[in-house]
Amino acid sequence: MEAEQREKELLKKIDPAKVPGHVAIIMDGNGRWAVEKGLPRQEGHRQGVETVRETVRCGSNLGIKTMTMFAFSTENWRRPAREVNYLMSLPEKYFKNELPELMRNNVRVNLLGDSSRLPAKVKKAVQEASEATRGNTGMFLNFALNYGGRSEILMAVDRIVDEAREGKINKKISEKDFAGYLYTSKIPDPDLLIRTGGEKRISNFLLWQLAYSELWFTEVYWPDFLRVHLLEAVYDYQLRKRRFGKV
Ligand code: V0D
Repeated sequence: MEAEQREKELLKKIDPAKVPGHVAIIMDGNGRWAVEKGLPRQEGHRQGVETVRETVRCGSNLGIKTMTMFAFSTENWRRPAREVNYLMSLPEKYFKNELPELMRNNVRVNLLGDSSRLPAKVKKAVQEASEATRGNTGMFLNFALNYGGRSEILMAVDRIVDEAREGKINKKISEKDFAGYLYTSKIPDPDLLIRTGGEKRISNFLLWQLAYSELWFTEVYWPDFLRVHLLEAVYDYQLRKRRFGKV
């Protein structure tokens, strides 16, 4: 079936009152997309940014309250320097093009991850964007940059140990307390995780936060991910929730 036709069908089937509140996405398959087309890997990343744009638009229209995009993991530093450099140019480019539309769509931008090791230009771009969008009241858009789930958990443990040493903690730490030490302290856990590119792994993304999330995998490479795929994922999520509710 044609994507457009299927999109219409899905929009009729999706219950707008029950869209997942928080959708997290592992945007995988950019490099393979390019290589299979005989293009440099960078072309895959460039096209991937277009997909981010479309996906954010669609998610915001659907009424998704929070989207978290895994853009760069702590492991990604091991890629060739040229590729890393190119990736590090993307946040600035993204905001140059997208800030006006993010403002129109009332989107708030935030960074998840260890920003201390990011190049200054990346920090600056993200900081400016999060400041510019701070007053917006629509969708939260989080970019996980230099993010790793285990190191996030260790950072939380470190902070708790420090506070305990200073005598600031006088009771057992609950799950809720612990969540307050993570990058996502003000963000609800993801309801739905989408991973493109065919791998069926979590890859150190939001380890703590994904404990109860629905997982949705697709073979589609991130640059080929269309509105219709996001709608398929949301519809599948709603089917699972409905089944769950009947038991
Ligand atoms: C490449 C596919 C947007 C995944 C999407 C620094 C890999 C395109 C951003 C972005 C990347 C990050 C932060 C921000 C605004 C935009 C981005 C990276 C890679 C790595 F505040 N796309 N994008 N960042 N790719």
